[in-house]
Formats: sequence, structure tokens, C-alpha cells
Amino acid sequence: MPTRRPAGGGEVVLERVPQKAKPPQMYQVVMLNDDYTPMEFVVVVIQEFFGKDRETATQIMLKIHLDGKGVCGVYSRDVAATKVDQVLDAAKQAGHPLQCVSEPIE
Ligand code: TYC
Repeated sequence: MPTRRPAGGGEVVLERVPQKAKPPQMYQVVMLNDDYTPMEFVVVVIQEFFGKDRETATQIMLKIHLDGKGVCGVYSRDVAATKVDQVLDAAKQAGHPLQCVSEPIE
């Protein structure tokens, strides 16, 4: 917010106050490849928890399968941590070893 102070001749000068608030640190949720989790399960998880359509989810899954890992989404720290928990819970419940982690970006 600008502050107002009277200057010499009675006129008012607006000074810009340096912006203090930095944008929050963002986190990417990275999913890891393994040899056992079915491709279809990964596609459904990416659709369900990361809001991707089937085609995008399939592309992300194939990228992970080929490269070893891939980014499913970028979120604030708490939301990213929740996504990781949801994926790990779903994988555990289904008996698959699927892993994912969140990591700060930039
Ligand atoms: N590599 C797995 C398979 O061949 C598929 C897979 C893809 C597993 C992505 C995990 O994050 C993953 N069935």
C-alpha cells in the first residue's frame, strides 16, 4: 500500500512501499515407476487424484513408465502432501507398490 506524507510545498507524494509477501513455495507431486503396479491403476489414480482427463493421465503414466518418474501436479505444500497420502493409501489398499513424493520446485 502507498503511504502518504506531506512534501515541502504542501503537495502530497505517494511512495511505493516494497511488497513484502512472497508467493508461497510450491511443490510438485512426483510419481515413481515400478515393475508391478498395473498401468491401468496408475491412469485411474492420476485421473482421480490429480484431476486429469484419461488421455492426459495416460500420457503422464507412460512418461513415468519410460523415464522412471513424472510430475502429476503442482500444489501448495499441504495440498501436495494430501495428494501423496491419497495415492499411497489407494496403492496400499489395492496391494500395489506405487510410490510418490512431493518436492519443492525452483
Ligand atoms: N511400469 C509399470 C508396468 O509396466 C507401470 C507403471 C507406470 C507403474 C507408472 C508405476 O508410476 C508408475 N506395469
